[in-house]
Amino acid sequence: MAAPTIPATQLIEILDAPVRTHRIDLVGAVALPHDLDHGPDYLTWLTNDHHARLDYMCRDPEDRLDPTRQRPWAATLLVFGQRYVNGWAPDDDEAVDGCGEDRPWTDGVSRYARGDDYHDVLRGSIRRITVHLREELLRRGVLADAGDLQCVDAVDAGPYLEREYAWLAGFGFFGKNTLLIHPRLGSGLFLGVALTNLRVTGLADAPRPLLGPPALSKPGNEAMTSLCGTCTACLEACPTSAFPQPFVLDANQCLSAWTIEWRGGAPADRRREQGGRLFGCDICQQICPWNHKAARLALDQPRDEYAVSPAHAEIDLADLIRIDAGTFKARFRRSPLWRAHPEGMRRNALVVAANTGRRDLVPVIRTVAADDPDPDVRAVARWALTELEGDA
Ligand code: B12
Repeated sequence: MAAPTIPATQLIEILDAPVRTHRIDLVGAVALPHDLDHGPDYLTWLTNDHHARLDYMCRDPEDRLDPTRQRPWAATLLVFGQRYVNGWAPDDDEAVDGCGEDRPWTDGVSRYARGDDYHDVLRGSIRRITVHLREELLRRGVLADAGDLQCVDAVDAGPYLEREYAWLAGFGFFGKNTLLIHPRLGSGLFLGVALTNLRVTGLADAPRPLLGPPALSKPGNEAMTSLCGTCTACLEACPTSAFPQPFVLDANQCLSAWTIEWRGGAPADRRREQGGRLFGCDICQQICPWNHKAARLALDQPRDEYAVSPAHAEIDLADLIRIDAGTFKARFRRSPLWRAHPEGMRRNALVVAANTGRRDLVPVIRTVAADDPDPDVRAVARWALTELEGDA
């Protein structure tokens, strides 16, 4: 069967209503296969071991560079962007310092992870939007049968260089912090994709989103890879010097990788650099002038699901220091914090308690140092005691 085909104008018409309903900010489309300008940079990143222990990043790199290798039927990658924050204010010390004695533990959690899991929220939205697309294509006679439209959606976890495709779809430019930045919306955007066999004709040559505010001040300016100019604020603000050069992040040095992805947590000799940050890090975004600009604009609020989950107020840092697997699951199964595993959460909470001088937690930490089932967590608890009272 010939691939279903529609003009971009019709696709926009079909997607407009459900995209509004699901509060998606940006939608774009990239015809496949597509040469990726920064594909070689990704391969260099792998060669230099900048992916650190993120093994999934070096699995089948050729497939990540060309989605049609795994799915030869793929003709278009639909790309979606959804805000989780309206930028960051210049004086947002919460994002810089994290939590502390006078601040709730949620201040130590990156903005993206304070509410419901974006994998569920955004992916659920994309799935419902593609269901609507299928129904409309059937109704309009573009499809003879519902099965004629193939669609695979992914948020974060799929083998796609999401920022590269978002850039190709006209969502914005690459920041020196490697984040994809929209000049109005900033970088506090989740990205997701849907791979489909739908062919879309009439996609503008100059990349611009099908729906949502255009990123280009001058349509046709294909050179817009970065609007950072001479600014190096993010590179200088990074507390762990994780950027060996502009546009390159070494995950070995990144607080986000240590606190979210690494099962062992921050390297022992660098735990102090974690400060009051419990999960992830927003410093390279908080310092960015484009995010200050987004914070000044009167944008409507991001989806409620991304605000701090009210249930988080029921617990405190002391609870996190000793959280067991059952409680962890009950509390965080539907949150991005799930990624830390219970041991990772206990470990991160211990590091934060030590770094923020929480001497009031010494009795709890002593119990953990003695009784925690995980030897690594016990070791971190002993370190925290040494930090807090010089008493291993
Ligand atoms: C692995 C990963 C991580 C790793 C590594 C990060 C990294 N920079 O690669 C770790 C765990 C550290 C991480 C951290 C974070 N992540 Co992350 N992560 C990913 C993941 C799964 C893959 C990223 C990837 O492909 N890296 C490979 C490297 C080579 O790509 P890159 O750094 O993006 O580099 C691109 C550009 O820099 C550019 N480039 C390279 N060289 C040059 C040179 C010039 C001159 C120019 C102009 C461009 C350029 O080309 C590269 C390829 O497109 C994506 C989801 C996905 N499937 O894509 C999410 C994703 C990138 N992460 C995301 C988020 C939110 C975060 C955090 C903000 C979370 C937090 N608050 O802690 C931090 C941000 C840290 C940072 N500065 O990147 C979002 C980013 C959204 C956005 N607006 O950009 C994504 C897209 C997830 C999502 N679906 O929304 N992440």
